[in-house]
Amino acid sequence: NKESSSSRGALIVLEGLDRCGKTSQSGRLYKYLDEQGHSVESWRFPDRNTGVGQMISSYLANKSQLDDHAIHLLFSANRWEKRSLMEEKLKSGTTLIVDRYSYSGVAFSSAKGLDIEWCKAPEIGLLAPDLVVYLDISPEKAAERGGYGDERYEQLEFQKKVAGSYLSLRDSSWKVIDATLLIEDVEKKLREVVLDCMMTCHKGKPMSQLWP
Ligand code: 2DT
Repeated sequence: NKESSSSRGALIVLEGLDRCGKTSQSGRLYKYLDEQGHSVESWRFPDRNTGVGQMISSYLANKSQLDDHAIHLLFSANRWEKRSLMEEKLKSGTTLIVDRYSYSGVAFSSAKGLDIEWCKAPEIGLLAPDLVVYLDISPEKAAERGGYGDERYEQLEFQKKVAGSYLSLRDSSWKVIDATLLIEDVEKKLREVVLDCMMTCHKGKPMSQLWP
C-alpha cells in the first residue's frame, strides 16, 4: 500500500528531554511504518554529518567553545541546509520522522537565558511540522534512566530549565504522550497519532511554515 506520488508525506517531529525515549521510539516507529509499506525516512537534528553539524558536534562534546548566540544560529543553519531536501521528500510522498527540530533549538537556547523571540526568529520559514509529539517525562525521572552521558546539556539542573522552556512552547497542535508508560504503550499511542496525521496529509492538508 505505497502512497501514490500525488499525495505528500507528513513531517512528524518528536521532542522531549534527554532520555525521554525519543530516539528508540523514532526507530520503532520508522520500522513499523516501513514494514507497513509506507515511504518513510528517519531524520534527526542536529544532523552531525554536514560541515555545520561537525561544528555542533564538537561543541556538544565540549571540544570547542562558542557564544550562546553563535551556537544557536548554527543549530538553525543545520536545519536550513536540509530544508530543500526535506521539502522534496515530503512532496514526493515520503513521510519524515524527525528526532528534534526547531523546538529543541528554542527550548535549549532560551533555557540558557536567551530571549525567546530572538531564538525563534532564525527558524521562520522552515517547514512547519504536521505533528509534534512531546514525550513527557520529568527531569528527575529522566535522570534516573541510566544517567546522562558526557555531553554538554546532560545535567539535571539544565534539563529542568529546558523542561520549563518546552512548556512555554507547547500549543494545541502538540500531542503529549506520557513517556513513563511502558515502551510498548508509548509506541502504540505514537502510532495512533502519527497514522492519523499521515492520513490528513495524504488527503491534501497544505504544507506550512514556521511559525504557524
Ligand atoms: P541529541 O542528543 O538528540 O543528538 O541532541 N539541541 C538540539 C539544541 O540545543 N538545539 C537544537 O536546535 C537541537 C536540534 C539538544 C544533542 C543536543 O543538542 C541540543 C541536545
